[in-house]
Amino acid sequence: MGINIPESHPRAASLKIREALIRGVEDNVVAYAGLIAHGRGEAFDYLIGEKTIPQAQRAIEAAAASLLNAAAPVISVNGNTAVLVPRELVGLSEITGARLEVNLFYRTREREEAVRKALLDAGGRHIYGVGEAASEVIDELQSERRRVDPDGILKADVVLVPLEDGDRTKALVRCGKTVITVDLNPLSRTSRTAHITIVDNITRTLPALIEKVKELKTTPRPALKRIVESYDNKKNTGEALRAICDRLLLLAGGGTDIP
Ligand code: PTJ
Repeated sequence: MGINIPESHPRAASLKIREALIRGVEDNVVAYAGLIAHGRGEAFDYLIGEKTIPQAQRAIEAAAASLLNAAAPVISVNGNTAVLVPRELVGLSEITGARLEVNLFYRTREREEAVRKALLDAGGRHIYGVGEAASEVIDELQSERRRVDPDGILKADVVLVPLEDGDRTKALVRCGKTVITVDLNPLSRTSRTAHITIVDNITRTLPALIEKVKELKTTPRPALKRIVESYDNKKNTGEALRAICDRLLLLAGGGTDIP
């Protein structure tokens, strides 16, 4: 059941995203818990001011360089991301050569197929990790996210895992993969464990990441490597947290940056 959102509503864009996620639940793409996860994300988005902060831009540059420098990059797709940015996921996959793999925390065969369909409808060609294709497991993990595709995440050297669960981020890092995440919460275990954490909304990050990849596409590999090596995730995530604190102090003191 959808509602009519007037364009004049000051939060029309945000309300439309909520509606899309609710439709995603009805279509079996989004897990019920995906709605809760979105609410948490929205709260942090308010804190950062609903814009891509410079710290996120720095992480986006490191992520773009890392994906371009990878031998076997993979983009892990869950229900929320399949609804929020399906075309951008396909676009990023095409421009970087990264494979798209369905990997669900609340895995059911119906949801795997529904997420695959969302990606195919958005122009994706081969989608990894569905059904029998997810025939391997990542040891050390109990959740359904342990199941991976031998031609996808299992052999990947760089994995983009947006809106990820902390346990699996840790497991992927332990497996020796370079892990890139997008998470509005700089305090989450995923944010603190990944190699590159983009503290931003996935809806803003993916277009910016695609632009950055286009910009760096012809950069020689040694220079890409230097970008990745000079990036310090602990420092950058700490600075994102400080940006939130500074903003809250500004607002608490009566100042504003809200248009
Ligand atoms: O589709 P499934 O079955 O794989 O399940 C997906 C969810 C998201 C339900 C599952 O991975 C989960 O429970 O995730 P968590 O542990 O709630 O973590 C999600 C993180 O993403 C939280 O830290 C949120 O703040 C953050 N988040 C939510 N929406 C966004 C976001 N980060 C960036 N952009 C968003 N739009």
